[in-house]
Amino acid sequence: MSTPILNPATGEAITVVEPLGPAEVDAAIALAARTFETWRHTGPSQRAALLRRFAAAVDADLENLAALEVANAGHTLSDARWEAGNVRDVLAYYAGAPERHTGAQIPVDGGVDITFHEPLGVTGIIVPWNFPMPIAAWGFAPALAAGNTVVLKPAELTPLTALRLAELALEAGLPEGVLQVLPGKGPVIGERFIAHPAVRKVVFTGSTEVGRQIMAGCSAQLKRVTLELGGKSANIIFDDADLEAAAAAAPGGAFDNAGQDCCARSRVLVQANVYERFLELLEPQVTGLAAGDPRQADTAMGPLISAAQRDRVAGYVTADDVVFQGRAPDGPGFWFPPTVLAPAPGSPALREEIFGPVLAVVPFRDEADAIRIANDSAYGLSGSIWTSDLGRALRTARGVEAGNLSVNSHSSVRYWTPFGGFKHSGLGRELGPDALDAFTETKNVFIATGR
Ligand code: TXE
Repeated sequence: MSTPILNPATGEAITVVEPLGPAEVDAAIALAARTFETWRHTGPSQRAALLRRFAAAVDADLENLAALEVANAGHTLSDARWEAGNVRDVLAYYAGAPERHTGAQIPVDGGVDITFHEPLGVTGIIVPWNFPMPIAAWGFAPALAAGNTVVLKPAELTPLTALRLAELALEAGLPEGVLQVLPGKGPVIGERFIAHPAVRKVVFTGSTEVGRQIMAGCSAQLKRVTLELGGKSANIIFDDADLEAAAAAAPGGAFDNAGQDCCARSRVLVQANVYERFLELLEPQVTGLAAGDPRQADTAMGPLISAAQRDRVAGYVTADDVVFQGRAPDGPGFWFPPTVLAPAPGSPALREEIFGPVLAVVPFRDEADAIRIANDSAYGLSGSIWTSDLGRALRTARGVEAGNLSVNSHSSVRYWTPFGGFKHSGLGRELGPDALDAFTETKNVFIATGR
């Protein structure tokens, strides 16, 4: 049955997409497996050239891709342009890999020893709805560069940009079967990715609950897996920080993409002696945030992805906890206002990933207390530290159990650097050179030289 695709800013259907069934998924995997035999042997200069052409095709289509994402995911136009640009940049970065991902020659007794980075085969990539374009590219760009072929399942709610990217790949000259986008239900397609023997690796970004199921399924098959799951990241603000800068940045760190960001700094920990001052500085930043039509250039925050997500977010907000709240349109569409809470210790709003424009403020005493509170979470994806003392910044960064920390900034993702989580936030790393290792096996060959 075809699935209507909604515009979350209006609640209206913009198109319908046919979900694929298990037989169609198996046929796509079989094509990917056949194509792998030629793609893996395509010379490095040609594979690099094709990826560069794919990057150029994305660049030429950037405005169209951005407009599609504004309509399908409710992202602001400036965010959607950044996201399409990120796909281009990630492709251009990994286009360098086929010609530069070198192995090693290792000194050994009795011969010559060399290592090769061999591609895995067909890679299944499962993408969520919060960043449909970048998360797809963080999977397919290094996978293709390393010589794998890809079958990619976009989220049910947001398949449009991934389908367009697959068209652009073909237009750029990538052979059919190298990158296939398969819209459909998570459990149906996920089951085939796990069970089909030709799929050698599953990359999943999504909820911790589904990530656990994927890992269990893949472990039964001894299948490689990379997981990028939820977060409950802490933004730690010390009393020696530039408080104006920290207060100006905190809403972006928590409310970008309406808080539907696994790296959202949804807990703001503030040293007790500057807590009141920080809240005074934060209030106008939150109440003045422009939430509304994502197509307008001055809009800072768009809608949530669905009515279900809005209701889920609302379930975490009780009137007693609200310190202050901004505004959002009443509807139609799936809106929720930017909200700052001061929840009681142990509240679900402090422990669970809300995935909406809601941040919780928590006072702390000193450095050790800040690290303890930051680590009092099952998650460990990201976080920020605001201070003017470099030693304190580094001690705190080393103490926080998270994969991606930034000092005096809320940057999490840079395509040059490894990205991924500690604890229940995931397994493995995406982006940077690490991603190439995640899409290859190391092969060691020893050649006896007779001495
Ligand atoms: O996630 P799901 P949902 C978190 C966030 C959010 C919550 C629920 O807290 O509120 O998860 O969101 C596919 N086998 N994150 O329910 O179900 C699904 O089709 C294989 C954090 O939307 O995990 C989609 O493509 N795949 C997160 C993807 O998994 C399955 C991003 C994510 O959906 C599947 C999204 C199955 N059995 C949600 N069931 C992040 N890390 O950024 C579903 N899927």
